[in-house]
Amino acid sequence: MKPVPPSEQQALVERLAAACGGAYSPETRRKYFLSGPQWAAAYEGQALFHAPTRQPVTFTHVIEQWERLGIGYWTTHDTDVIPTSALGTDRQWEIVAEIAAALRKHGVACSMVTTETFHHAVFAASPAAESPEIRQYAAFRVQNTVRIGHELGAQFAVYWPGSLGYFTQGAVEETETLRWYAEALNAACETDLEVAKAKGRPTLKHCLEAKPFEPQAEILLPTSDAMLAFIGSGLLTHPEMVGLNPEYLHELMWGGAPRAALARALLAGKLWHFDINDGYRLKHDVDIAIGLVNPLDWLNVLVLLRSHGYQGPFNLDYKPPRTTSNWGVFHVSFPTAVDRFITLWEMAGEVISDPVVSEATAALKAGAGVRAGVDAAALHEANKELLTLHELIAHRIVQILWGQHRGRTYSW
Ligand code: GCO
Ligand code: MN
Ligand code: MN
Repeated sequence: MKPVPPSEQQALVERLAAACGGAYSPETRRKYFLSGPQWAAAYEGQALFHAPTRQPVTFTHVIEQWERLGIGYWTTHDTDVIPTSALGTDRQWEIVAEIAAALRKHGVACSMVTTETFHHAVFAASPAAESPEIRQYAAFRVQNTVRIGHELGAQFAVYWPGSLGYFTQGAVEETETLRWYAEALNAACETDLEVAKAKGRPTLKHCLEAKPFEPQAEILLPTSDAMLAFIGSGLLTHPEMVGLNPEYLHELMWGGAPRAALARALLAGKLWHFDINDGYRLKHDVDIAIGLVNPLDWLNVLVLLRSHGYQGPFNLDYKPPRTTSNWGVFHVSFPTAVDRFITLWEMAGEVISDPVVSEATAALKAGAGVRAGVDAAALHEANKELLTLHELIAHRIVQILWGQHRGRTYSW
């Protein structure tokens, strides 16, 4: 192939993206409760060992692109758009009004707001630091985010505690730190009750997000299950207002099965928000877009969520790779991520209604119908042929992923 000069590269990418086919229209995409984070779109590709590869983008550009692509919802940290120094000031409310105007203009809604309690130097010892004035500041930050959320019409507030942990053991007393962290959440819930009442709006759903490592070496609430225990610990004054925002990759990072973690959240009635992305087990937070690493596991996750009536939000919390250009973020990265989600969601519906899967599942639940009491050997003997269906169900789900249930063949 001839070298491709810079002036022809976008056209080439565009032509090959179109050649992939399978893209949904913006109208179709808008039917799903998908949200696009400001921080994901604006991520410049930087990391500890990586210089940025992309230019900054404004919130107006992101919101405009969400409209064009059919991503119906926008999410943000308090400091993604508002400078830290302007938080709580008149300048903040001017910026919030500008955001609200851009959302209105482009027919995009703000579904979720979250607080940055991990990046700024003030949170070096976490948002539950020993210093009471820093804890007071952390409470101000989450209360202020609640106010911004109500102003923008959000339904959810997310909390990723980030630096709630330590690098070296001994200085932090875990029970004390967790009590202090609960105080900040309690302050956010109290403010929410007041603001919601004053504005005649429902209170927000406050969702905790766990990550097992990064940015600290040791994290006090590393998993969704730890978060559930924290919600039920008695430290929260309004546990009924607090649920979970699991992130797919964060459960893989500790070696867990995301689907099982989601099942535990569903049983607890706390699966309220879901960050969707992909990556590798027991590695760092690579935040790859949904379905690029584990499409089969993702299909199974969505089968569980569909069969339990979970309708979203699905928050596209991934980082476009640093090999993708500014243009590519909005022409390849986000549209293809959304389209893989929609395909997997529809495929999950096919798994649920598939006659082979349905009959096999029903047969397993019916059992052999023998009366063998407590005779373990006889019970196994009577059921053993049925149990082969486990592997057959797995095979069928892979066939559905490959499209063989629709007649796709590879040799004839
Ligand atoms: C991560 C985290 C963040 C949070 C965000 C919202 O992957 O580092 O998941 O993206 O979701 O800070 O609180
Ligand atoms: Mn996340
Ligand atoms: Mn992540």
